[in-house]
Amino acid sequence: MKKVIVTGVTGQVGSYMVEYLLKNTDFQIFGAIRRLSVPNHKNIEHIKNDRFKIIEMDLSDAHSINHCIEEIKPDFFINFAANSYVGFSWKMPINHFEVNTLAVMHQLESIRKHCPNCKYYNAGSSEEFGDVAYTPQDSNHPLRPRSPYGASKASARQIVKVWRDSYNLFAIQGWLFNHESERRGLEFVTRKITNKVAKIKKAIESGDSFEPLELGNMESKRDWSHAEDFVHGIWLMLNQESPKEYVLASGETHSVKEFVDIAFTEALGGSLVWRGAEKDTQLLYNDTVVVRVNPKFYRPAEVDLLLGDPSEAENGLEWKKSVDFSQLVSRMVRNDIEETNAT
Ligand code: NDP
Ligand code: GDR
Repeated sequence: MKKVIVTGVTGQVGSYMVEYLLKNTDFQIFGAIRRLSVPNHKNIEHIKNDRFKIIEMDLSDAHSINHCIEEIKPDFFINFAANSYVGFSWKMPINHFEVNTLAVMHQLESIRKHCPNCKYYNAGSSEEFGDVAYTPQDSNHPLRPRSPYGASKASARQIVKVWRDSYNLFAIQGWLFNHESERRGLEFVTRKITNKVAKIKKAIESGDSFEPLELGNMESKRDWSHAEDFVHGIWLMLNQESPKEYVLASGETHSVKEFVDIAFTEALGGSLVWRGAEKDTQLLYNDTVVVRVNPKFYRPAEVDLLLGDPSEAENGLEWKKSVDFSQLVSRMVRNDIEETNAT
């Protein structure tokens, strides 16, 4: 039986990848987690299958990486574990490089020594493009990161390339533009919006008071997809004959403000009015402020616009997204309304 190690399975994308592999392969899947004082297995606790086994691997510990790879000798290694919150990366830049960059080198060194035929994928990011030179961004776009997070992923990309070229490894780092879901962490802007609008809706319906949603830069634009679409694209990338890296993206860009607009309209219906601009932007529902800006959520440096070009992946991998922007917002809002009403 072939063996796959997936790191970051307690997170958003890793949990979808485990489900995808259980459904589409007969492989043994090893889901790597790190020890936490209070375990957070919500995204994987529903997965009960003999082909899914939890292993312990902390990416800040080279020994634990090497130990797992030496013992399992996987056929595939899919690295989703990372410090993934861009806004936090200015506060802990060194840890971002340890986990997002150095750990990649430890993984590749260990694969080279113990299982050189293993196919390796590391999650690349549109944040590597950063201060974009042209739009839409494709796989030829230069690396111009704007955050310690973006720099950590861009550096990991160079490591993956050097190990691929030097040791003839199948090692790739396909670029992923933003992908969201009902399992998205609560601090990311999409889930922050859908989670809060559900709470505001419940408060309005119960006649309770509530605090408005506070956001940072609502003008920034992102290319948002559903995470489930991306795990399929990543698996196609890993199953090529030779290692080629692709961009996965929806090919649409929308502002944070547009996301807010659709989410609040979906949850609350009409009677919504925008007022002000930039740091004075507000959204009112029946004359009550439901969204406002708090400058503390602005970043030291922003990526203003991201728009990916998925055509290479569509042609080379025959990959296509299945969920569009409004369906994505709608699914997330409906899920959070259900979860909020259940509590
Ligand atoms: P999440 O933040 O949801 O998940 C990150 C995972 O990494 C969690 O399981 C977390 O574990 C784990 N992790 C963090 N630090 C360590 C560590 N030191 N040792 C072991 N595990 C660790 O991210 P996503 O699922 O959204 O993203 C997956 C990958 O894709 C990341 O590499 C991210 O940078 C990249 N990416 C994501 C995009 C997106 O829009 N979602 C776009 C582009 C790239 P724990 O639960 O214990 O915290
Ligand atoms: P991003 O995602 O930085 O694109 O990184 P995030 O959802 O954090 O921010 C998207 C945009 O929204 C703006 N924004 C806010 N963001 C947050 N989190 N909170 C706010 O209150 C807020 N207000 C406005 C941000 O400034 C930004 O412009 C995600 C992560 O998944 C990375 O791991 C991944 O690599 C990239 O996507 C592609």
